[in-house]
This record gives sequence, C-alpha cells and structure tokens, in this order.
Amino acid sequence: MKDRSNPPRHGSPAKSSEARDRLFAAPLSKIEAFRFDAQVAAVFDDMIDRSVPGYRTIVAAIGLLAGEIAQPDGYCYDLGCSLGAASFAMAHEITAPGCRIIAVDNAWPMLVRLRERLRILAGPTPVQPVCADLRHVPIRNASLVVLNFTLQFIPPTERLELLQAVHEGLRPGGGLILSEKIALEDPRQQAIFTDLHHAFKRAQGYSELEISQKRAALENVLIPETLATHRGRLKASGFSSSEVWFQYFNFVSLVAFK
Ligand code: GEK
Repeated sequence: MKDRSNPPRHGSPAKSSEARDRLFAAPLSKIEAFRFDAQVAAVFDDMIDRSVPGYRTIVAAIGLLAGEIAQPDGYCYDLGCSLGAASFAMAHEITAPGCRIIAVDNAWPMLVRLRERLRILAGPTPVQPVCADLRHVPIRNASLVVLNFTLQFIPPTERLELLQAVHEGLRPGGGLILSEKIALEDPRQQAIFTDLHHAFKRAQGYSELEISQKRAALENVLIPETLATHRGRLKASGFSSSEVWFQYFNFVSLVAFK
C-alpha cells in the first residue's frame, strides 16, 4: 500500500488555459466522419471534459489505481493516450521503482502536444510517447494497461484479439483499466441514457446543433457495446476478474486483473 500523505496532483493543465471546442458549432453542409486531426487536438481537453461525464474524476482515479497496481520495473501502457492525461496522472502517482509509461496514439497532432506537455508536466515516472497504431504495438512486461475511451474506436471484430494481446503482455497480477461509452441492453434504457448524456452536454454549453452534428460525425466511428459484451470479452481474453469501479450514465470504467 502506498503512502497517501502527499496531496493529489492531476495530469491536466488548468482548465482556463484550454481552447474552447467550437468545431461543430456552425452548420456543416456535409458531415465528415470524425477524425483525430490537428483541429481536434487543439481543443481536445475541453472537448472530452465537456463530452464525457466524469472524465476528470476517471483520469485522477487512474492515477490512484496505477499507484496500487504498478509493479517495480514494469511497463504501464496508455493506449490511445491523446494528450496524455492518464499518463500524466499515472506518472505522478506511481511509486514503484523502475516503472516506465508507454503512451501510444496514432494521431500525430496529439503526440506533438503531448511532447510539449511532457516538458512542463513530467512526473517522477518517465513517460515515453509512441506514435503508432496501438494494434501493432507489442505489449510486454506490463503491470498495467489503460484503454481510457479508446477500445470504442477499434472495429469490434478486432477487439478480442487486442485484449488477448494485452492479457498476454501483462505480468501475473497485472491489471487493465478499460473505460468505454456503453450501449444499454434495454431500448428504453438506451433512450433514457442517451437523453441524459445529451442533457449533460447541454449543461456543459453545447448547443443542439453541436450535439447532433458531433453525433452524426461519430456514427460508425465510435461503436459502443454493452457492459455484458465487454465483461464477456475480458473473460474470453483470459482475465480472471473484472469489476466496474465507475459509472456515470452510459460511461463506464472497469478494472480487470490477469
Ligand atoms: C485520455 N485516453 O484522455 N491506435 C492508436 N490510437 C488510436 C487508435 C489506434 N488504432 N484509434 C484511436 N486512437 C485518452 C482519451 S480519445 C477518446 C482517448 C475520445 C486514439 C485517437 O487518436 C484518440 O487520441 C484516442 O484514441 C481516443 O485519457 O476522444 O472519446
């Protein structure tokens, strides 16, 4: 058990320094499929904070979970790291000696900004940015793997193979943190949770137009699955246990152990 006497530190810069997400504010004649390009990277902190209920809480808790789970001289992988929020949270909370965080994303504009942040926000555990498709990154000697709202962007037919590779690369007792937007089994619940998520976004200052255009852009790009599907796949990948540690409407985070 680690010493908790130090005050918590969070891996994101102050909210006031962020650019405001207005990417879907004006009417678009054609809605292109959503891509993690330079425009998105420039407003990403604000976009994810105002779109994913509980995002900051999840990121801070990933740091705490990493403090518990990371083993000495092991790697921690942050797959689909974007601007590195989870990596920075882990870097500040891991006390096990000799750890290294491998922060992977295939969006170059995200990695460029992450590298800039590393100069200011680096924590005691080193973070190594890697620009690559996470499906081609070998996972080895890992004590923790984080997929924080990333698996949902991988085609469903490739998800089992990816989780099997993650399981294979984990040391005994290693953990996976999996956060996802989920689909609900019951159509009524699906409708209610969708409405609640949109109400959350309206409360964050997004207009109806922004909400509907972003939703259309994410269609067939972000593919949610039910909690039962995720848990079944974790089991099929070899994980001995999985638990939900966070849920806010249709946004869930699980921790699974090898
Ligand atoms: C956070 N985890 O702030 N290979 C590598 N990266 C990928 C791939 C892939 N095949 N597919 C998508 N990505 C972050 C938030 S965002 C979630 C994760 C969201 C990357 C993509 O470029 C993007 O940066 C990230 O996964 C998803 O804790 O925007 O809802």
